[in-house]
Amino acid sequence: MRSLADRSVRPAPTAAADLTLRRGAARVLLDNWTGASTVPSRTLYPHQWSWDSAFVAVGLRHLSVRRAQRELESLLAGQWADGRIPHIVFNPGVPHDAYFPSPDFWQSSRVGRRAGAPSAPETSGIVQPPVHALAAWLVHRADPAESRRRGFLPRVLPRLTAWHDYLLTHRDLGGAGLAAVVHPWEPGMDNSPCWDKALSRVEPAPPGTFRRADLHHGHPADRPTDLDYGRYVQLAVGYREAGYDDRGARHGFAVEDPCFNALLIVSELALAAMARELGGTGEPHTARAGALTRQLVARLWDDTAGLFRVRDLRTGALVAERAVTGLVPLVVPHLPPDVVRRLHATLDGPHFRAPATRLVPSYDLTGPAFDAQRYWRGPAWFNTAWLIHRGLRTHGLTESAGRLRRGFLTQAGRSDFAEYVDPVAGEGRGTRHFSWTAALTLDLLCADGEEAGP
Ligand code: 9WN
Repeated sequence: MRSLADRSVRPAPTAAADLTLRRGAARVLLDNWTGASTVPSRTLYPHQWSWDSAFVAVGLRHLSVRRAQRELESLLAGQWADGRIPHIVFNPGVPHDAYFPSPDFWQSSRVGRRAGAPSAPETSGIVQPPVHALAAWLVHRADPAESRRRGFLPRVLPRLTAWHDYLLTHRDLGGAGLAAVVHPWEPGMDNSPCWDKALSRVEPAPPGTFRRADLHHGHPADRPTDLDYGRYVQLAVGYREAGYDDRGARHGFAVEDPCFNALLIVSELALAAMARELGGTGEPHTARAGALTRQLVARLWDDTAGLFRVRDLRTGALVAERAVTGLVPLVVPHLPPDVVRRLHATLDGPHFRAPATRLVPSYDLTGPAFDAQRYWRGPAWFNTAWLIHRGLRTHGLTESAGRLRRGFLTQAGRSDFAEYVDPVAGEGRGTRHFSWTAALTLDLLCADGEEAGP
C-alpha cells in the first residue's frame, strides 16, 4: 500500500487519454465552483446539494485539499441544531425561480426554527444519504499534515457525529435501529420504481399549485412525470406543516433504504477512524457500525433474489423491485461472505449486467418499470458505480472492480461527464458537466493504489 505522502505527490496519470480525462474533469470542477462550494450543475442544480458535495470533496482532494475541506464545511454551515444535514443549502445569490422547490417553499429559517434550522443560510428540510464522514476521512487522508495544521478533524467530527445521532434517533422510525427516509428525494434516487407503490398512496399536490423549474433545462423524457412531481411536493408540504419535526410528523412515506443505511455504516467506520486519529478508541462508532450491519442483513437482505431490498414501513413489507440501491451495500466491509458472493453474482447476472457500458443500471434491466432514459428508472449513474467499485475492491474482487473502473472512465469521457447514461446504448442523458461524475472520475484516476476500507 502506498503511503499518503507518496500519493499526494504522485505524478499525474501518464496515458494521454487519462491525462485528457483528468484535465476535463478538473475543468468541470473549476467551472462549477462558486467560491465556497460546488454546484452539481450550473443549469439544472444551481445550489449546494448534500451527497453531491461529499462526492465532489472526494474528487477535489486531488486538486486542492483545502478546497475539499471548504466544500464539506460550507455544507455543514447549513446543519440544523437537531443534527440533520439538509439536502440543499441555498445560495442567496441565485434567483428563486432558478430551481424548484426554492427557499420560499421550504421556509427553513422560519418553519424549521423549532427543529433547529439556522437563521442563515436557507436550506431544505429533508436529508440525503450520509456519505459525508467517509468523504471527510478521505479528504483528511489526502494530506494528513495539512488536515492537522488546519484542525480539520476536530472541527468536523462533532458535527458529523451529531448528524449520525439524528439519523439513528429521530429517523429510527422502524424501531430496529436502521435509519428511515421520509421523501423519495432523501435516498437520492428520487424517481426509482422502488418508491412507486408507497408513492401511489400519496395524494398529489394539484398541478396549478407549483411550477417545475427542472423542465427548463432537463428533457421531459429524462425527468419525473408531473404526477410523481405532485406527490413529491405534497410530501414536502406535509413535512413542512409538521415543522420538520420527525416525532410530530405523520409521514405519508417512510422506507428503510439499503444504500442509505450502507453509507451510514461506512461513515460510522470513518468516524471511528477519525476518533482513533484524534487519540480515542473509536469504539462506540465501530459498535454502531456492527449493529447496523447486522440489522441491514436481518431486515433488508433477500436471499432468494441475492440483493438487498427496500422495506416499506407503512406496510412492513419488502418492496418487490430490484434496484441498484440493493447492490450498493457491497461497500460495507463486514458483510457475511455468502452475502458478498451472492451480490457479486447478481451484479453479473441478467438483471444488472450491461456489457455495452460495463456500468450498473439503476434498475433491473428485465423489470417491468425499466426505462433506459428516465432518471433512476434504468440509467446508470457514476456515483453508484464508484461505490460498487469501492465495494468490489473492499472484498478483494479486483477483476470485476477493474472492469467497472474501465467502463466508468470510458463512459464519463465519452458522455462529457453526463449526469447518467443509457446503460444499454451508452448514450449520455440528463445534464452534462455534472460535478460528481467529474469528481469521481478524478478519484478513480488518481487514487487507484489506495486501500478501500475507511
Ligand atoms: C432533487 C443534485 C440532485 C442529486 C439527486 C438527483 C437529483 C434533485 C432533482 O439531483 O435530485 O434533490 O431536482 O431532481 O436525483 O441524487 O443529489 O445533483
